[in-house]
Amino acid sequence: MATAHAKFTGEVGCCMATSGGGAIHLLNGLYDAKLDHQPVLAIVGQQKRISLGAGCQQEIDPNALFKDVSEFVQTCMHPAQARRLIARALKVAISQRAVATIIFPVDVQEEDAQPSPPRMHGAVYSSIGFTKPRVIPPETELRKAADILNEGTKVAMLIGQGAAEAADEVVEAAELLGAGVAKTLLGREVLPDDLPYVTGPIGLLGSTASYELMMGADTLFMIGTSFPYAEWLPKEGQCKEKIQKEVEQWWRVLDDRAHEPADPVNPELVAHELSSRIPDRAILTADSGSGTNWWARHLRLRKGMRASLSGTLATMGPGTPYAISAKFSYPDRPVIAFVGDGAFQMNGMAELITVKRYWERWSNPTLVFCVFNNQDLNQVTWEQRAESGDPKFMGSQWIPDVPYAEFAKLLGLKGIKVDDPKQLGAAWDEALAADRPVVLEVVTDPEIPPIPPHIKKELGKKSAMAMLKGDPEAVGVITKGVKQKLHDFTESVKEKLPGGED
Ligand SMILES: Cc1ncc(C[n+]2csc(CCOP(=O)(O)OP(=O)(O)O)c2C)c(N)n1
Ligand SMILES: [Mg+2]
Repeated sequence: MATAHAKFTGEVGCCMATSGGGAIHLLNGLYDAKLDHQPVLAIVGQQKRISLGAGCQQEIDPNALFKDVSEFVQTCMHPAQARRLIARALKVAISQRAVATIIFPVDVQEEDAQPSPPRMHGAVYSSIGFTKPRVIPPETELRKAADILNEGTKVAMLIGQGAAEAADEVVEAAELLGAGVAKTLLGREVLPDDLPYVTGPIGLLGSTASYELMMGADTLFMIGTSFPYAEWLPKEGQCKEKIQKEVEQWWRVLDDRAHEPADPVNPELVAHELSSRIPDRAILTADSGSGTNWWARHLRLRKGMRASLSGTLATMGPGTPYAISAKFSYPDRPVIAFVGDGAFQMNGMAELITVKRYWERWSNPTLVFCVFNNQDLNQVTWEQRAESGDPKFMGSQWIPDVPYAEFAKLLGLKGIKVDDPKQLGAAWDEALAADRPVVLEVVTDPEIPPIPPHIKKELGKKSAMAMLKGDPEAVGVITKGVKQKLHDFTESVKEKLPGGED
């Protein structure tokens, strides 16, 4: 939640835990902050100074444990040290966009506070506040970059979270350059999806339009992103006119794919039905799983909406705590989370108890946890098929069917369960109009492949191998997979037929 707070508000996120196991629990969230460069301050406890080294119960070495995740980690050994430690930790967190950790032994916690250190040799005072520096590149570097962009005839832009404060400038540059703009997952909220040259997500979770943009460009302009996957970046030339067509075509492909029948509900339809219903100013969060694909591709963000997830760590289960954090930061805004059933079982269901505790404080009641009940750790099932040629191994991939909507009701929240695609639209309407937080549980088909936009030959071959090796879902996967991929081809063939789309 602290990481999400930093992402949604731009402030320092703060989390606190006791010593031992409590402190260890913070690590996953802190690594999420580290990898996505968010300022977070962690405060953890430790056994008393007088007992350290005695192998005391719950004594761990938090300095060593938090060293890797933190840019700054110190134990407060004396109350007079606290003021400077807090000031320094916050400065490091803000200026380096990083995690800072302070450890407080129990017997320090018990002492009286010392607002000022003693005025003596060896005592160090802290300065007041922190002002973010304004970093301006040298004129010569700007000129060089402008020359390269002006020389390009087919410019592709790729924006990440670092472009967040420059949305208007990105739009102006794209229009001046006639460029298409692809977005990383964390850059998803920087520009709305209804601009005709925004090609949407890129990479394994991306769109065909982004793929075509990159493959056709002669110049790449990356803004605020460290997107690391070279295979999705450009080789050579393409122009904007073509890109707008690709964008339109991609939205039609998504529409077709979402309406492909499935057993019982096509997970793409869940996202598709929400897309046209997303309330203004909504905040959207997602787990790391197959639902992330549909979240990235199908939801058409409009201006004023926010969206975030665990971008670089891609840790399981952030959708629920991110949504709760968004609600604390913006209690007047509707919040919707895409949640995997595996992740919900792991940490999301317990977090609903947090929702039960606080939801009545929020002025806007709309908080929807959309759980994709596919009884599968589906994203990994597909990765194992496509990357290693391994059939689905039920021993590790299958997870039990749990009544998520009923669980919500037990807590006094609303629960809606959908197992028929015809109910989906009405279910979304009901969830978005509810007077309290909702778990919208949809029984989705694990055999719908989160096929990347331009399926790489190698991935295709490996998936086929997995099927031949006796995948328990082979028949369904093959029929549905072929149909889904077919939409890409039919849409591009339709474009090429005389008379357009009929
Ligand atoms: C903490 C953590 N454990 C494991 C993984 C690997 N992993 C990524 S997605 C995934 C499966 C997610 O399953 P679920 O939440 O049910 O979503 P689905 O893919 O089925 O939609 C796993 C195991 C991870 N990223 N993070
Ligand atoms: Mg699942």
